Amino acid sequence: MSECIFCKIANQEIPVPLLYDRDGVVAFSDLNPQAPVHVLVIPKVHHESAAQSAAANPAVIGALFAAAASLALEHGLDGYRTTFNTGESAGQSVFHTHMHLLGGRPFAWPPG
Ligand code: DGP
Repeated sequence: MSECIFCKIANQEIPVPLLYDRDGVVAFSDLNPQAPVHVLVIPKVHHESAAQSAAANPAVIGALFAAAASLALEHGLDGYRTTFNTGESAGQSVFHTHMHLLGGRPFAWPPG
């Protein structure tokens, strides 16, 4: 997807520092952090949403969770939240599958 901003980050056409780059997954800091640690974990392959990734290749979703666990350890997080916003009504604004990894503060439940 030539116009997808996250594809451009994944292939380093836009040189954002990568916190993780393994098994077809990259991670980088969110531009608009909602917690002391707010990392976006994305597949290099372009799917529009987590639902589309799950339908196309469920292993993609597993790889994102594995990356998040590794990043949480690296950041010394004893607890963390992982979120996929799927669809505009759930707050998805970038239509390339991405997991939010949030940590470093307490989180309320239910989420807003
Ligand atoms: P969502 O609303 O779930 O689609 O999350 C999209 C997130 O992506 C949002 O928290 C802001 C972040 N974001 C959007 N554009 C960029 C960008 O160019 N660079 C980085 N690092 N983050 C971005």
